[in-house]
Amino acid sequence: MPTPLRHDWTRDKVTALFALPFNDLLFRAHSVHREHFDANQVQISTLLSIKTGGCPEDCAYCPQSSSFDTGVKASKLMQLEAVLEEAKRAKAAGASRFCMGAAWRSPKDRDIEHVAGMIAGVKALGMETCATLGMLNGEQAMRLKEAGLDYYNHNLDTSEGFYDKIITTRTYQDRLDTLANVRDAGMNVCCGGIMGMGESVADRADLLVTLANMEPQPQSVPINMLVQVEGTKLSGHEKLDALDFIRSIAVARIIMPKSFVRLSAGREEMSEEMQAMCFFAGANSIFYGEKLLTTANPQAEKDMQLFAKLGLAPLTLAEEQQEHHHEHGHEHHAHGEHCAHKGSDHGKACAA
Ligand code: SAM
Ligand code: DTB
Ligand code: SF4
Repeated sequence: MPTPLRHDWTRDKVTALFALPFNDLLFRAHSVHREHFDANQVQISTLLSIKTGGCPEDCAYCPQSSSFDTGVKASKLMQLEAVLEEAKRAKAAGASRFCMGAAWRSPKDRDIEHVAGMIAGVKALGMETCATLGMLNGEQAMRLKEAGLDYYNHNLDTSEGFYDKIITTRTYQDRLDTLANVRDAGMNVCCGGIMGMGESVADRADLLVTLANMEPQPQSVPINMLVQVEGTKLSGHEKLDALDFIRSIAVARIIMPKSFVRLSAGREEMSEEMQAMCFFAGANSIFYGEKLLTTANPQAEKDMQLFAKLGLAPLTLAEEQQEHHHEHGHEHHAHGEHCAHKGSDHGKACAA
């Protein structure tokens, strides 16, 4: 019986998942993972900071906030051609999605027009597009959708209860409003958070409950491990135990069975074994390329070696679209079950 997708998760139910013996939790997460996905495929996205630093928000973790002296130089919005050059490089290296990030509280309407040009250009290369530009109103979200934006990333970052320890310049409700605008515009939502900022297990549970109870659940859920950057408020903070981070991935997988769970920031400091456990626990997406926005990510070559060691394959855009189509055509059919229905290249017979 496939695990049902629910929107009535509670803190108690989810903290109980966090408290399971590690092997029970991982076995359950991996089983759920196989109900909906091919466990040997990982979606890969490449990030580019199209406008870096000088941000008026005070996010305690962020090297781009003007509240901190982190050595990150503020720059203007990049030119279209330079962005497309980077997108071509990312595509050639094997990424299927290109994510453009800007250190804005919220974009101005003329910024949206510039970014709309970038979105159209990246799409024309045959890649999926994602942007993360701060808060959006309804019209801005519609404009980005019109330009061809596939995903909008806007994280809740942490639980509502812990939020004011991390950010004071905008509210949790502001974030939820932007997410509603993105959803209403018909874009896919990419929304997750950061682990390791000093939050409790209950906070981690609350964040994941809020995400899982959204209807629909975010299509993409980035789980970041805090990258401690000198000068930010959270630098020098006690590090989160690797096993607790893996638990968070597993719980996200169990309660958001159909979402792509992205093993996001923090991989540069993770061992191969830890990343392998995250993939086993249900992570099936990564940021790929040597830079995140301002901090280091593993070298592309190193990641490809890790994929080869683990027998993982990058999910191609064609495969992703096929699965999406498939999912909608035959709700009863799970991805991991390897079906050969019309043009699917998955093997084994399909009864759909
Ligand atoms: N300015 C926009 C915003 O905040 O919505 C978009 C860019 S912002 C850098 C995107 C996300 O990156 C943040 O919400 C946060 O989750 C993540 N992030 C930023 N700095 C990080 C760090 N040092 N470690 C882990 N994640 C981080
Ligand atoms: C997300 O959840 N993580 C990415 C992306 N969304 C935009 C950003 C990570 C940033 C890490 C710190 C840096 O490189 O500046
Ligand atoms: Fe600005 Fe985004 Fe960094 Fe917050 S996370 S300081 S909004 S760039």
